[in-house]
Amino acid sequence: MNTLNNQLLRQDFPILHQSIYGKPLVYLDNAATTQKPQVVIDAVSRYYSTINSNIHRGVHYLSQQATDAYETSRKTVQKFINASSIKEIIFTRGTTESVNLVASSYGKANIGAGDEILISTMEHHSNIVPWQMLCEETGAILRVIPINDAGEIILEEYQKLLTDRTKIVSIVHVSNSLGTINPVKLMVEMAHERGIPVLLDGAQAVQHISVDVQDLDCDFYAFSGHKLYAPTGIGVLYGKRALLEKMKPYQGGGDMILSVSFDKTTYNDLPHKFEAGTPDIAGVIGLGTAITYLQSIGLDAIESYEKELLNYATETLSKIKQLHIIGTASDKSSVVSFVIDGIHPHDIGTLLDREGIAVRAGHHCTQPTMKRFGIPATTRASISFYNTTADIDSLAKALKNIITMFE
Ligand code: C6P
Repeated sequence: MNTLNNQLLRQDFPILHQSIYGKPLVYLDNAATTQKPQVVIDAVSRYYSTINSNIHRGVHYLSQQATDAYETSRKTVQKFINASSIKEIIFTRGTTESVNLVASSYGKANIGAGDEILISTMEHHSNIVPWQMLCEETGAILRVIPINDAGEIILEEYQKLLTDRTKIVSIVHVSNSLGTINPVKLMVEMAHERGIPVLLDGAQAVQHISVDVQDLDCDFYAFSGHKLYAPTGIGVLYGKRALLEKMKPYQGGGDMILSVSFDKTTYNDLPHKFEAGTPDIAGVIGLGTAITYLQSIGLDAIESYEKELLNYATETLSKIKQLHIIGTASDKSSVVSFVIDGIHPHDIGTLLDREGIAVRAGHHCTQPTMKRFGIPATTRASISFYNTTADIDSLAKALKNIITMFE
């Protein structure tokens, strides 16, 4: 297995080269957040040490440099997901804020009492709660697409749930707790046949597979920087320009206006209309740098390496007879969630930690997904291109020892 020079790439991540409780760190919690390459750390540091200033406001040199760097990142994001214009790229705090922006701005204007919002059983809470809040406010109804035992959306049920009452579909591209890659292009097509717009939650997709929003033809696409090797606190909402033009601002404040008087305020053009207040300038610059770094490796190379590593992890862990993988979709990315007979996932997570192995244990902010499988929680190993088969072997060995301890 080696479609990319994994050992060399690991050198780019300073945090990986340390010991935890005297054991070499094995970081398998990449779905929670990814580690940052030195180029990203340097870009953030360089911003603060050389051009720190506010953007879009100052006439002075530093402000212009910061504005250029900020807007260059927007261009990088636009190209990364193949949006047709930089006006379609809105910087937010992350996926959560991106979904909230759409639910609040698009939702309040277009969804009313008796209308339906369609999500799936495998949504992250941040693609459930904003819609529930909208339902509470407007009297709209939340409908949920069921999933099968493998953790795949049942398309026939989806088709049935698309009706004249459906006003938006909002679904996850890649599930964070099951790893399922949903057939989102087809799902968008099916919704569009009835003129229904679609939001895709790409929090677990953009770092693993090439995303082309024009090809997917989705209306909105949300993702977070910190899962994409960039800093925390920065994310993106892509929206089709025609929809964004019609939407009201999500928040009011500086930078999102053209003029303000006590009688009337006129809003700024896209994308600034949706970026009120001083943004996370360093975060945006870090995000642009992270994307450029990923592109230098190549998303296709990353995807094929991670696929091989996921297969290796699935095969290796499947050999442990007390272990049951939750989420066995035919199309999966980067996540192995599992339960082990008689041992609570939190105990597994804690005992793995003592071996220097970082995983996540819990419901992964997907409680309805856990309920669907009749379990309260799983242990989740989630991989990145910097993980190796040796990491998986360490995980399997530690799990076998834990099982022996409980026998
Ligand atoms: N999932 C995980 O460990 P934010 O917090 O806004 O960056 O991302 C929210 C979010 C939305 N959708 C999906 C599919 C996600 O996986 C996440 C974040 C992390 O799985 C933290 S709960």
